[in-house]
Amino acid sequence: MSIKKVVLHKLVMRLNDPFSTSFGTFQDKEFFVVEMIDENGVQGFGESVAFTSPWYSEETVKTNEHIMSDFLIPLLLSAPIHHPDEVSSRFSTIRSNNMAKSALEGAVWDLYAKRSNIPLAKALGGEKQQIDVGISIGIQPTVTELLRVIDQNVTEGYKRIKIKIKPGWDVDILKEVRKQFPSTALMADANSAYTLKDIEHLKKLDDLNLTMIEQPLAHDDIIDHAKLQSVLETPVCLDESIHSFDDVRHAVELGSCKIINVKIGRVGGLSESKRIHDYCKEQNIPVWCGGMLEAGIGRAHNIALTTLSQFNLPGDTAASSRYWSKDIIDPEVLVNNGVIQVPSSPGIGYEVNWTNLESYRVDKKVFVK
Ligand code: OSB
Ligand code: MG
Repeated sequence: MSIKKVVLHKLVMRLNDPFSTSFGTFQDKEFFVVEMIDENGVQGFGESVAFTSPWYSEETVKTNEHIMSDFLIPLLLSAPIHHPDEVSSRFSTIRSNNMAKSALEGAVWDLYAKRSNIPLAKALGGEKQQIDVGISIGIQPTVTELLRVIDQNVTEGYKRIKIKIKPGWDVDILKEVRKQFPSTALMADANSAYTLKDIEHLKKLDDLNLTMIEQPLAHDDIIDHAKLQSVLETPVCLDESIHSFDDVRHAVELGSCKIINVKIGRVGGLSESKRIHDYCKEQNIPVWCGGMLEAGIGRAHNIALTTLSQFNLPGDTAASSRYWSKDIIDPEVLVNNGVIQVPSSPGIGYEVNWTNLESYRVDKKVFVK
């Protein structure tokens, strides 16, 4: 296929509720929708996931714009692409910047699936027609409020509850939650809020029957995580530390974790996500699909990826309505009893709702061959 045109739609969408983690609170999500058009006029869509500030990773909305506009889009327009797996080698002269790469690669995958007249899930080799999902709950003002929010989501049927933790909002809070919800699948995400000095404290989590603890230590560490995992019964899951297939291989070989959170943007796209999936399947390492508070297009990509068989733990892909008063796709993502029905129409399987998209749009840039 020959990519003739790329449009970057910059949107700002306000979350229904502010989202708080160990590194801060935010409510306005700024990102790009990538629209890509081939020689036959077929359109593919991708979504960028970097935030406005570099608290989760070093990439930001502005670095995404710079890297896509000045380097990656010219590379994509320079020659035809036969398969989306070729995109990563096309981008190999550009170091890192995985979220920028992934936003474009995702649009190539959608375009490829639409040209092939198959769902994106099928193009990726996924077989599930429905996926189980959990929900990630930010740090709340009070324990009472946390318990209320959890109760609401358990009642709605989410298959696993993840709560954000930080020093001072961890073991005691989780004890309360466990007491109230003795049999709910429960996990905690620290977003790198601890160090090895906290080992004795973190060991107290072993009494709480958590499915896992996500990214307790530094964002760029796999060595200390191996030390922690060796004394912790609770499985460690890595999020921020994983940027590639090789990062996964190193972490698994070192024993740094027992579970992998795959975020498409963080690892540079769907092709790399698939490689990670295949390796984890071979190694019998459970994987699940993380979230970056995506709008509908990013959410659709997460759903397609989750149809691969080793995504055997519920991910963070909650319903559109949990984040947005109106999403940018039709239909929006619905969750019934913790289950999403995977769409069966070609590509991402959801239509872009242009009225809604344009209502959020603050900028638009067009690149032509
Ligand atoms: O660490 O998984 C994380 C949100 C923003 C940045 C990082 C993370 C998260 C979440 C929410 O946990 C995931 C979601 O609901 O999309
Ligand atoms: Mg996380």
